[in-house]
Amino acid sequence: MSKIPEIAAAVETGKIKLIEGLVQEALDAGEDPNEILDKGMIDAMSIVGAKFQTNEIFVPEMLVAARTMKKGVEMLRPLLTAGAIGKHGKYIIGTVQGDLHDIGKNLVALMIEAAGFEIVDLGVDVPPEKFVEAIKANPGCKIVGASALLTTTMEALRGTVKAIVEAGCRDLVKIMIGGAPITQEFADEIGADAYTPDAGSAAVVALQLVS
Ligand code: B1M
Repeated sequence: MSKIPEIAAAVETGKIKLIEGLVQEALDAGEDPNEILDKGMIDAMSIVGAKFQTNEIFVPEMLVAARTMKKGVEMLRPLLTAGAIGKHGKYIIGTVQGDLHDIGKNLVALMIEAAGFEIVDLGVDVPPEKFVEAIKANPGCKIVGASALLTTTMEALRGTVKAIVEAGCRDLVKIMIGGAPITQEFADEIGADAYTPDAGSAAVVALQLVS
């Protein structure tokens, strides 16, 4: 019987001590790492968000669920990125200033790495000028990805694009953005090159942008 429902329950309820064992059992049983990620972890995290919204759980529970998922994703990382050699060059990525959410950004980084890019991960709460510094420090890097999960930090995406333009770096890189509150309309409005709703499509679009 599939271990994925148990993995989902462990993420949802933040059973951090169980997650590695469950993921290992699923892998040993031949379950698909992508399926474990999508159905066992990403879907579970959506439930966590919905429960937070309806005050069934609070920030500490949300945090422990996030830590549980991170631990599980780390186990899948080598399987999802096998064979990737950075042949498409570097990809700078970060979560924008004021925003501490990094699970989605890390998944995008993982999929982009698996598609053959070398990731330069700036982390979370990244000020616009740090994106600019990273572009200057990584000549030849063709794409910058920025993530925002809060409606209040969407404006930091606009600030990031503006800083890249003002630093004279706009022609050097394509800019991709994403995160739950982001839309294609917003991407067009702030002058980003691409918006994608999830990590899988981010990897596809990144490849299109460099081809
Ligand atoms: Co926060 N949080 N959180 N949180 N949190 C949300 C985002 C929220 C929607 C929950 C809710 O109310 N239902 C809500 C935002 C409301 C809003 O702005 N409209 C919210 C809030 C309010 C907050 C705080 C303000 C809570 C508080 O303190 N009162 C606070 C803010 C802190 C801050 O950032 N300054 C806060 C804190 C936290 C924790 C620290 C506890 C924790 C984050 C831990 C961590 O990331 N290390 C947390 C979590 C876990 C969540 C939820 C539950 C899950 C986020 C997540 O990891 N999702 C979230 C609710 C939800 O999203 N349903 C919520 C799973 C992940 C795989 O999806 O990140 O959407 P996601 O990424 C996807 C896509 O969006 C896309 O691809 C990813 C993978 O497919 N994508 C990109 C993301 N980046 C991309 C970039 C791209 C392309 C695609 O190109 C570059």
